Amino acid sequence: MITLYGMGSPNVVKVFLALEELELPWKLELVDVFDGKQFNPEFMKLNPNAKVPVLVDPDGPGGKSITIFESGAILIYLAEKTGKLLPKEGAARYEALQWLMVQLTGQGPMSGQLVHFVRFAPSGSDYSLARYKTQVRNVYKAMEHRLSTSPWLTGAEYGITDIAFYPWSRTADGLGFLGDDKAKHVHLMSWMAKMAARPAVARANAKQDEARAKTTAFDKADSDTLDRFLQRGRWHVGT
Ligand SMILES: N[C@@H](CCC(=O)N[C@@H](CS)C(=O)NCC(=O)O)C(=O)O
Repeated sequence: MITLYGMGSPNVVKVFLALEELELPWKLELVDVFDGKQFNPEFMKLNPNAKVPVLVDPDGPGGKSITIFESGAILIYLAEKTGKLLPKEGAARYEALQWLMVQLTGQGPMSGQLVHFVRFAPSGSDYSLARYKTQVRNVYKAMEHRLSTSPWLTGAEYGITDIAFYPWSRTADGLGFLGDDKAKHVHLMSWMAKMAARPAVARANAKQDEARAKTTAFDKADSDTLDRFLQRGRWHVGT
């Protein structure tokens, strides 16, 4: 059975969504990053970059066990393992992959930085806040454009690119980051509704809530653990 190391955070939930859609048997091994568990030596053997998600599949290529980190690599792996959720060849495959890269290099990191400045930065960080808000808005604008010309972000069919974009889009909506843009982003909002209506998405969302209930909420982490997570204070390694 596949083991997924992680918690109820956006990059991990991408993998919940893919595993549920593909109906693969899997279990979650909780790694509570707000409690510093990503720095455990045992976990760092799986991912030296100390981040979730990590997937371990005992039935990997050639029947051998495989360990994979980075949500994008995991989604491509699962698509290739099953032959589903990603066009197999031709221009359609690169179209899906290029938009997947927009999620991995744009929406994900920019949203992460925006949340950091909203939640954790000292006051007076208005420049950084405005910068990341603009970057995040630009991604939603690009998504709106893509969805005005294609039924799914992946392409003609639903796939891993939609899966990758969904958790941060849902979080952004919940945090009010989409703000006034909601009215302007009609295709994006109807894609969100189409996503929410998928049974596998509903199952993944429920598993996300379950995982969240079992891990430390960022606002419950003690200040030293938070400093370690954010590598600041006594955990700052210098420049
Ligand atoms: N690019 C990575 C990002 C992974 C990531 O940032 N994971 C967060 C949780 S969503 C994490 O493990 N944070 C712990 C830390 O940065 O110490 C991916 O897409 O998998």
